[in-house]
Formats: sequence, C-alpha cells, structure tokens
Amino acid sequence: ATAPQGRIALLGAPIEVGASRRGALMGPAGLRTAGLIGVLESLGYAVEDHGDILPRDLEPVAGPAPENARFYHEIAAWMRALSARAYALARTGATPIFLGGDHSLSMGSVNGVARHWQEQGRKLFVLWLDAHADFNMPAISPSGNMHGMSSAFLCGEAGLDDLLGSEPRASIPPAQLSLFGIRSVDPLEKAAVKARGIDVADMRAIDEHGVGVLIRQVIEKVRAANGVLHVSFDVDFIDPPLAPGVGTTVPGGTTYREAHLVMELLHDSGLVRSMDIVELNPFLDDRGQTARLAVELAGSLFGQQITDRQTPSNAIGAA
Ligand code: 4U7
Ligand code: MN
Ligand code: MN
Ligand code: MN
Repeated sequence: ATAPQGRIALLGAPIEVGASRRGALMGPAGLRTAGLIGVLESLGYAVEDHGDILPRDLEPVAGPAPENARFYHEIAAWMRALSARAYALARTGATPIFLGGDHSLSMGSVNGVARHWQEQGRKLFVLWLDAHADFNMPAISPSGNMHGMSSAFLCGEAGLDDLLGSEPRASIPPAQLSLFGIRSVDPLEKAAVKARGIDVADMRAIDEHGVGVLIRQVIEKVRAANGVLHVSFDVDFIDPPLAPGVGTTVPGGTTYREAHLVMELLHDSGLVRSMDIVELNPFLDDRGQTARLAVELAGSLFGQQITDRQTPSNAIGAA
C-alpha cells in the first residue's frame, strides 16, 4: 500500500504509578481497541505499531530516591527506556505517537525526541494540552505523584536530577513550552509557572478569546523560530462529561468542537512531529467513549477534515 502521508510509529507505555488512580495501564490497549491504527491508515499514513514497552523489559533502578516522588524507582526505569526508544524512533524519520499510561510518560518521550531535534539543530516546542500545568517538582508537589511533575522536569527544573541515569537529558528552554487548557494549578506550582515565564492559555483565556486565536499564537511562535512541535495531549484537557475516562477530572474543560479545532489547526500548521496521548483510564470510562474521542482527536491532528479542503478560516494567515 502507498502511504502518501508518511510513517507514524506507535509505542505504548502502560505506566500508571505516576498517578494516584489505578487503570491508566490499560490506556494503550484502549486506544488500539478504539481504532487508532485504522483511523491513521485511513488518512494515508503507514502505521508501524511497535507494541508496548513491558515492565519485564525494564532495567531495574536502585539507589536513593528523592523525597516526595512516589514510585520514583519504577518511574525512573520507565523513563530511561522511553527516552531511548523515543530518540531511536524519532531518528528513523517516523512521526512517533506515545500511548499512555499516565503523564509521567512525557519525561521520557519528550526527552528522547528533544535530543533528536537538538542534534538536528531544530528547536523543539512542546504544547501541553491539559487541565493541569504538571509543573510541580518534589519540593513543591502537594501529592508526590510524578504525573504532576513532567512539564517542569522537561524544562530542566531541579529535584529529579538522576531520573534518566545515563540517558542524556535534553531539556527544553521554558520559553518553548506552552500550557493550553489549564484550570487546576496548585499554589506553589502557580508561582513556579509565573517565575519561569511559561506561556499559558488557561480556560479563562480560552473563554475570552477562543481556541482559534490562541492556538494560532502558539503556531506562530513555533514558525517564527523555525521550530517543530511535540503535542502532549492529556485527555483531561477535555470537559469531563465528554471524557469521563480519566483519573483526575476537572470541570470546565474544552468542548468537543474546541478540542477538534485545536487539533485541526495544529494539523494545518504542518509543524507537528510527535505526540503523546496520556491519562486515558479505560477502567473509569463509560463504554469506550473517552477512548473513542481521543482517537477521533488524534485523527483531526493527523489530517481528518470535515470537508476535503481547508476551510476559509484555515486559509487566514496561512500564506
Ligand atoms: B496530570 C496535582 F495536586 N497538581 O500534582 C498533583 F492537583 O498528568 C494533579 O495532569 C496533577 O493528570 C495531575 O498531584 C497530573 C494535584
Ligand atoms: Mn497531565
Ligand atoms: Mn491533567
Ligand atoms: Mn490525570
């Protein structure tokens, strides 16, 4: 079969100990059951499913653990494997999609792809679609749950310095992170986000300006720097009645069309090179509806269109 759109590489990471609720380990299976591969193939991609990283394949991690980082050793083992696999997949020229699993996953997946783009001399920007900022570190986290620390870790914050072991750490400058859709931020986390000058489109800004305006600002920032984009999609970005299958629901999330529009505009930008789909918890889902919505949204990110041409609004500023 021909694959006019290029190659997509799927890699599952059934990790759940970064979150407080159990069940995210079923996320990769849920996304496959909801038809992820078929949707991407129907859009013209050659899809390679690399299966899941398995706990029994992980190199055990020993030694001291930082305080207030729950399941540190297990997560360190996952992140070392993930970073190495992400780097290798990105180097093949495929577009990797990492299937979670809880959001601690991104400390490995994004590190690996960031290392690849660093070698290419391209700036990697990270768009964090989430109800949460995930900008805690052990010193400030109210829970110790590591899925709430991943964006901070990726920006080089201190406190998990040995997490990756001998795997090279490829932090991104805080100016290359955009938090989008957030509506639950802890007090010290809020101060940290402000102190680092992180770019934020919170739900209040989305209500006021709309996702179209705000996502274009992110796209323009990436384009102006000749950068590329990683989309880290935490399913709790979406409003809970539409997406109940997540561990940490927060009211006031994006609507069905807002979420699709974000993905459609990102697709049209041509800048997306990799993605995480995280925090899907099939154990908490209602007859697969969250898994199916996550797959639909991935479809929009990779080119599903309502009509088979770009809409007039997509053409604005596309010159
Ligand atoms: B997710 C929290 F305290 N901020 O750190 C924390 F509210 O990946 C939640 O975005 C983190 O789902 C949520 O534990 C992590 C909490
Ligand atoms: Mn998250
Ligand atoms: Mn979240
Ligand atoms: Mn969560």
